Amino acid sequence: MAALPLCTTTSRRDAALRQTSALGDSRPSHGRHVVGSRSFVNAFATAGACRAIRRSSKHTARGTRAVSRALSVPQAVRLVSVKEGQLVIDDASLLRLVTALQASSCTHIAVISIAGALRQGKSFFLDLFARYLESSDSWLADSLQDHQRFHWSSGMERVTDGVWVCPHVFQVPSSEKTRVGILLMDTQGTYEPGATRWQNDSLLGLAGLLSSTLLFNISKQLQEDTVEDLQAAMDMLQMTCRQHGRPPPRPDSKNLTFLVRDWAHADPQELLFEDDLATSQGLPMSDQEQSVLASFVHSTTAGQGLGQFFESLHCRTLPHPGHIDRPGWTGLSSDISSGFINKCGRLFDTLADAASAQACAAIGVQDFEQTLKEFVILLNSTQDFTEGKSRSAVLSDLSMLNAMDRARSSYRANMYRAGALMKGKAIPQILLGEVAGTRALVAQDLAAAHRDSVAVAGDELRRLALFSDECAVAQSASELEEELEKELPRLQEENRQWNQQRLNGLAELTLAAVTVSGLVPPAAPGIAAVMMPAYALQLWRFKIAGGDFMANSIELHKAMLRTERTWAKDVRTSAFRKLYGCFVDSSDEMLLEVFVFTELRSFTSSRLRKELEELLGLQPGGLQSYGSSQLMGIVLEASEEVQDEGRHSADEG
Ligand SMILES: Nc1nc2c(ncn2[C@@H]2O[C@H](COP(=O)(O)OP(=O)(O)OP(=O)(O)O)[C@@H](O)[C@H]2O)c(=O)[nH]1
Ligand SMILES: [Mg+2]
Repeated sequence: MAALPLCTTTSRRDAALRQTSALGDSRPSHGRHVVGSRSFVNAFATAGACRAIRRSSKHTARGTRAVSRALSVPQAVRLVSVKEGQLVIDDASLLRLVTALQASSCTHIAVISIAGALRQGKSFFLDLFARYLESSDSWLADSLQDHQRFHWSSGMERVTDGVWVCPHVFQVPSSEKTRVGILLMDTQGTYEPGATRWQNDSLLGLAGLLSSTLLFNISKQLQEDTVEDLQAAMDMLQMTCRQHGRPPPRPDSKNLTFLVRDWAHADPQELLFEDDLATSQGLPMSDQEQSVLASFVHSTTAGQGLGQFFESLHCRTLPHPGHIDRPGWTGLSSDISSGFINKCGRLFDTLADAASAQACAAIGVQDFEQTLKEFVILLNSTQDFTEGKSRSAVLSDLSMLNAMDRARSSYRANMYRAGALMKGKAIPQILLGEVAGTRALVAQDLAAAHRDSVAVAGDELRRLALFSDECAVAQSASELEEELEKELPRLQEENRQWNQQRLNGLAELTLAAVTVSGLVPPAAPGIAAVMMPAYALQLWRFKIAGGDFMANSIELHKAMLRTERTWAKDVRTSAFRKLYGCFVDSSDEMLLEVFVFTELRSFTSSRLRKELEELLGLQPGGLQSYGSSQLMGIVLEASEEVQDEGRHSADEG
């Protein structure tokens, strides 16, 4: 049974080694002394290993897809370390990295990072990934102990400290099109004894912020509490962003992949990949992987929460790699199980292709340095509010912050609904009726909507602040109320301005109609026929808004006077006088304007009286003894006010 496979194996292995030596002296071929040795023969004289090699040859075919940009990839450098409870960037490493980024032909960089508990094979996986991206034809030809791209080792002690990157931009064929290169990033293991929660969260946060794909490494089985921890770290990040007035991280195309190591339940046949499962979309998730994702991520609150930070969530399982975790392992790739190698190769292809297509999540080459520095400053500032706090206290702060945010949004949503907020001022929005503000003139309505919305926001806050005690909730509710009260004057002013714009528009329309009618008298009846319904509509709209009718009319009148002033004087006088000739004799231009005004408002003296009483805050019947000319006098005062305004502005001019 062994004869034929052994022969095939040896020849393929030789071919692999020939390829290796063709790489030159930069990477000494430690595999050479193994050829023909007993260990080599023993390791490969199994049908399984032969299949592995057969599969590797298939990889060779698909591996040529990887574009090798360098014969030897430099070793990873430590980009960020944790010193005295602060993230510190290593300037020399950053310079090396930035030089490598700029030397590449890529415009964007997709970071693939790995994070998770310590001593679980994170660096080993990334080391293999780097080797594969460097040259998928001969990635296993060397002794894996030598020339480690990412340093890994057996034993109990932590190996990786801080954040490490390979100062090299990897490219795959799709990078040629998208110009998105790949950067591999390794992180210190989380939850190591003695590490503060801040340290764990901030390292995870940094990886989450920078990565297009975050590989979250887990041993044997995904657990709900692991997902919760990750979500808490991402929440912390979001809270920090809010505290600093920055937009929270966007999930744009970002991917989170739970990488489950030493998965013992895989179907051995599946790992042979006899049928080419990979599609143009990459290796699909197996049923088992989908089921893990569904049970621990999609159906848990924490898992669903992660959807805020990552657009796609995946799960990938890797079988046990064999006895490589033993202290005496010499790094022979032949000791690694074929299932592990096969799955890794497929996964590397899939991850690399997906990352190079994730242009939205990638960071511009020119922005990388600045982005990294900003994130580090941001994360260092989180210490203030996590220092000395238990996880539950931080969770309570988080839930309160979230509740406050949601309460604010509910306030805004209610105000929009009540028509007391403007959504936008762009003309298309106004035309489409998307601008709320139909009630802008109604000060009482605005105040009432505000009162209701503040109450609803308070209820929302109390409903969502689940993890805080009553005292903290009461304090936050009063802070929220105070904050929203401060909003009111600004909203009132905004509404006033919006309303003014509408009135100005109406005034311009009126004056245009009057002018045209004056210049072309035969057109006057037609124009009047069109204008009157338009006015009626406007007044009706003010009216159904429950508005202050008189105040509207006076405001409209003022708006007209202001508009008039901006028009050429000769046009105005000639047009007006022609049209309202009967008033010309009085030479009282104001009277003309009052005429326009009274015509517009088209309501009776008794109505005018009532409105004025309300406007001036008088008792009903307070203006009973005033005749219509006296009432007009009051209206005229308003006009004079505007005239004065005009004079002042002219003087100032
Ligand atoms: N059981 C098992 N061991 C592995 C796997 N991958 C690598 N190892 C071994 O696990 C040991 C630790 O590997 P590392 O890559 O240094 O682990 P790490 O998670 O980066 O460790 P820290 O950097 O210390 O957090 C090494 O002896 C590897 O050979 C795996 O999939 N399963
Ligand atoms: Mg490591």
